[in-house]
Amino acid sequence: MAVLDYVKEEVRKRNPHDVEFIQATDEVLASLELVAQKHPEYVENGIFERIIEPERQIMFRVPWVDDQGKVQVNRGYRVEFNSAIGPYKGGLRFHPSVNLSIIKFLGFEQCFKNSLTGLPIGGGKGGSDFDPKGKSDGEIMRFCQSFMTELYRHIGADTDVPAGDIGVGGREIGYMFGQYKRIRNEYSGVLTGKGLTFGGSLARTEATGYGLCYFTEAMLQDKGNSFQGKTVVISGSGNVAIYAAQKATQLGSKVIAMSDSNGYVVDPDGIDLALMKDIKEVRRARIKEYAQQKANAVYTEGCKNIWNTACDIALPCATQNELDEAAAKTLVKNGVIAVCEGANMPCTPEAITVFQENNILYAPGKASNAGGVATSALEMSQNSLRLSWTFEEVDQRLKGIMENIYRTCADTAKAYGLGDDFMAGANIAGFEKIAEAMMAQGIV
Ligand code: NDP
Ligand code: 2IT
Repeated sequence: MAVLDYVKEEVRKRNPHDVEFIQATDEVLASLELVAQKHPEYVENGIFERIIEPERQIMFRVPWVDDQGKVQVNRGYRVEFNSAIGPYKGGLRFHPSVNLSIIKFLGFEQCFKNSLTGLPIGGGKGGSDFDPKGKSDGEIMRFCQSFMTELYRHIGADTDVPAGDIGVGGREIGYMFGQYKRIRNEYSGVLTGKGLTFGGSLARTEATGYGLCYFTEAMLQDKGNSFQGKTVVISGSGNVAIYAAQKATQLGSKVIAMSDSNGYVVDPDGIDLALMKDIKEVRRARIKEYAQQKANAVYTEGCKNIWNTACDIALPCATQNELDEAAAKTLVKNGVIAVCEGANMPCTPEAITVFQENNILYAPGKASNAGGVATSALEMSQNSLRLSWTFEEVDQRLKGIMENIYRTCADTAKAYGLGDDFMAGANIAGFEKIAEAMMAQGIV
């Protein structure tokens, strides 16, 4: 029997229906088995039982009035997972699929990710089952104001600092910041991903996608390879996907396919990013339009089949469990060399096994997508200093942080005799810093 089986049982007993949360904790606990054997003091001090239980979970009603004058009610969440190494930090997701299991899995992953950045940030996540699609600006504003009218009492620049995630970008952060400032009468760095005129950081918009490519490039170069001349498939066409496509292109590769939740486009000429940004960022329209405007591009309904597109590098940047075992087998059959996660937990456990069995370079999101939250932490630093750094300065720091995370994952995997298992390397290295801090702070 594995040392940590009792912790897995505990997770199931306390969260019987939370499939995503069970999936995320199972993966991490499997990687930590060797750590538990090496450090019996962690078991004796209940580190594992404590690390899988959020410090605080908040759920609240979010009432708002739509453009027809009808009252709407959504549910809001903030899960403050672990504050051993810094204030809770993590995004807010607005999507109809949001439930407590999804917020808990994201909050759990965030703890390890934030630890890997080397910056002083704990882990948390929040959001709502509100669907921003098709809503007017006025509806978005009223929803964000109502959401913050409850959330404000739980957060603060030194307590808990939310940011964006799916369905939450600069527009939503702006409305929430305005409401927080109004209620608290306080101008602080309580949110990150703010606009550049009110405390935002240059390069935060680009950070997750750029960071993903910096990590991927470091990994490829370590293996004597690079983005240069490769074909790349990127799922999603939101914040992470668009800036991953931009950096992958700058690094000499050709991005040939992108998707949204309805379907995907393949453009053998390489995705035209100006057109993609106009459709997705400016007009908030569907990706289908891309193919209507580009003669050589083909649109296919249904987003899952994007992985049938042959490529050298696959960057899943949409959502959890979007790349399953069958998709992984197809990618391998088509000669993929690297799969790096821009989204959180996009590959199913079975897909990850396929990659590892076939010696595909696989990078877990908690390492490869950490550039967004790392740059959020740089935004917090700038807010505290009441200074703003240049784009180049933030971008250089981001690149250094991502290269460092790659090195940490690779070195940790080696130290534990796990070869190129960057997933285990990320889980173990992320855990070790949190565990040491928890040991030093006593049973809290
Ligand atoms: P956006 O809302 O900007 O974009 C999300 C993209 O994914 C859209 O193209 C969306 O399509 C697609 N998508 C969302 N849900 C689904 C679904 N259920 N099935 C298929 N496609 C879907 O979000 P982000 O780009 O910010 O986030 C993408 C991923 O990256 C998430 O997993 C997020 O947690 C993760 N992430 C984000 C960071 C950030 O800084 N923003 C940092 C680290 C990770 P459609 O438009 O049709 O909904
Ligand atoms: O998943 C993530 O790391 C994010 N959505 C970014 C969180 C943040 O606080 O910038």
